[in-house]
Amino acid sequence: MIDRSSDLSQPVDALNESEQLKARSRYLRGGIAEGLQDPLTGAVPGDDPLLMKFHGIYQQDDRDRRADRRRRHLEPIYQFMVRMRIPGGVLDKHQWWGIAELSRRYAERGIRITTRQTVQLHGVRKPHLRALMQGLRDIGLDTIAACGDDSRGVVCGTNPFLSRAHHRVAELARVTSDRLIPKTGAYPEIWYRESAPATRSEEPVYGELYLPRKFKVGYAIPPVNDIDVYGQDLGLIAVIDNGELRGFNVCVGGGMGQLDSREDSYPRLAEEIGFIDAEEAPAFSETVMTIQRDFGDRKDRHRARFKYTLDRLGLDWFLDELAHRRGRDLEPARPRRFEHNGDRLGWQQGDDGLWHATLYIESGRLDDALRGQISGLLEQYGGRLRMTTNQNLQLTHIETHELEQLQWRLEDLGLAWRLTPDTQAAHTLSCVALPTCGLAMAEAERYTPRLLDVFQRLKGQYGLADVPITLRLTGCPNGCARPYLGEIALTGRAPGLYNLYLGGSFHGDRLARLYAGNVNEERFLELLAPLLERFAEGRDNGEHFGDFLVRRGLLDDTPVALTSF
Ligand code: SRM
Ligand code: SF4
Repeated sequence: MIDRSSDLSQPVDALNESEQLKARSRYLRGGIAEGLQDPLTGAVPGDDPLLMKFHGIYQQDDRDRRADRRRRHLEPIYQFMVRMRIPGGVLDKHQWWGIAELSRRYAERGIRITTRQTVQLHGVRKPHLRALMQGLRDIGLDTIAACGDDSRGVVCGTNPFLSRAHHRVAELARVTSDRLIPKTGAYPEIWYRESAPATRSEEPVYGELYLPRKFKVGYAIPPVNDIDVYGQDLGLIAVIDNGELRGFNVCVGGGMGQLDSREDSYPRLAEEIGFIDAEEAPAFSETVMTIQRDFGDRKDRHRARFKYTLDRLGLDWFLDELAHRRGRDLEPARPRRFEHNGDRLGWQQGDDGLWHATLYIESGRLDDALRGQISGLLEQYGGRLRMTTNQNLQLTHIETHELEQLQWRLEDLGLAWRLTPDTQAAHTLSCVALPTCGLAMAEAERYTPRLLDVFQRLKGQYGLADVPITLRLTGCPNGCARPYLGEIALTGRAPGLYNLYLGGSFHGDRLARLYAGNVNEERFLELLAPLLERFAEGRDNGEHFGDFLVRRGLLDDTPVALTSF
């Protein structure tokens, strides 16, 4: 018999440590303000780093220098990662210039575009945090709930400036983000020194325990599944008919994260459960989120994501609960078709005649030089800038008469190749990993150039250099580059060793499966070579690698050698 009672009916001390911390925190205040003042350490003491995540800030240390510091009996080089909340990823040029200046002044590793189309700044030191947060406020940005047990940045796929319907979807994503944002006065109080009393009504939706775990909402616009909609806790797939937005197919329960140490953890594809009218989307998102708020596991944090709530209580139970809260059943899902889950790089023209250029950015990292070049381009051309969920950058709103000149300028600056990069690079995603990510077990972003080089050479041997294959690389199994939705994925196990996953679909609607454990680069190439050879010889016209492996049964009984560390 399934226990369907809510953990919220239990006393807080029966819940896990994180729940108790939230309950004690006075709506995310904790001792953060005091910890920022302590000049004796670069860290924020006690449990406050956990609370700071809700404010979009991660305490980290420079892992490249960790051992050396330990040997010298010195404190680690504490530094902070600050993640902005930018629903839909759109910035105006002033905001970009503002971020560029703040990153130059306070951050050590340039600008990092993330797989949820926002910006992270790494290497910020404690004494600079407040100034940075106030600088962001001055350009109309914040970091609230960019991390933590709350609704994370709402993503919206495909350039919103392509048509009226695209624009409407992006607008709904923004409204959803605003609606789901935590309301605590702790944020302005700590970062802007604007005091607000702590009251019980501070969080009318979340309450003092917030959510059991992060909750991710994303809007996709077919035929492009750039956001990997089946990896979201709640995915909304736009149904556009004759240029009009009719509503959304909704899918629930996607997620990537898993732990090597927990066999009962797994990535999961979201299931498509029905259709809703367009206008309902923000309220619908809140309804789904509050079901997870009320029924998510608050005792076992590793089973607290919405995907596990659904598997524990059952989809039928969820649909009943949803119908009860909405007052009606869902309409049946409408037909939809995805073609791929990457970005369309290069030039695209919107219905209004304006042009948009999507530039490839390897692993989303902009160093000082590239940051300066983009800032310069924005001064001369384009109205806005947009980040994609594949870590790329769009310059938007280019007039037709500016096109030729901008193309020359991109060539002058050595940036034109970014419009038409190498096929494999354009289909590769990698997470941050070392040296900043505290959970990384292997390299990802820093290993990407070499991996691309060797893999591209291997593909070339079989005449496949121009065949797109989605490749995802992460430094651990948590899945920040959505590896289990790639056709090929490597997830870090230890320095230089990865688990190899194969067979995800090019559309992002089938999970890859574990093919081999603990492979190094040599073994990776050895394992891929015969598969690529068979693919080159036997693929149907236009067939993708993942589909081929599945169709030919090449993943059916693969020996999996896993060693635990
Ligand atoms: Fe992530 C944790 C980076 C997208 C699943 N993720 C982390 C942390 C904060 C490490 C930590 O907890 O100490 C990483 C910070 C590294 C650093 O130094 O910057 C981190 N995640 C990222 C980013 C920057 C990867 C990137 O290279 O772009 C992405 C930031 C997104 C954003 O702007 O909000 C990022 N993370 C994702 C995604 C992809 C997505 O959402 O589309 C996933 C998989 C989807 C999902 O949530 O299931 C993802 N991150 C995780 C998990 C596993 C969660 C789970 O359910 O088990 C963790 C670990 C955790 O939460 O305990 C994690
Ligand atoms: Fe860090 Fe792992 Fe996420 Fe990569 S996948 S950023 S290593 S938590």
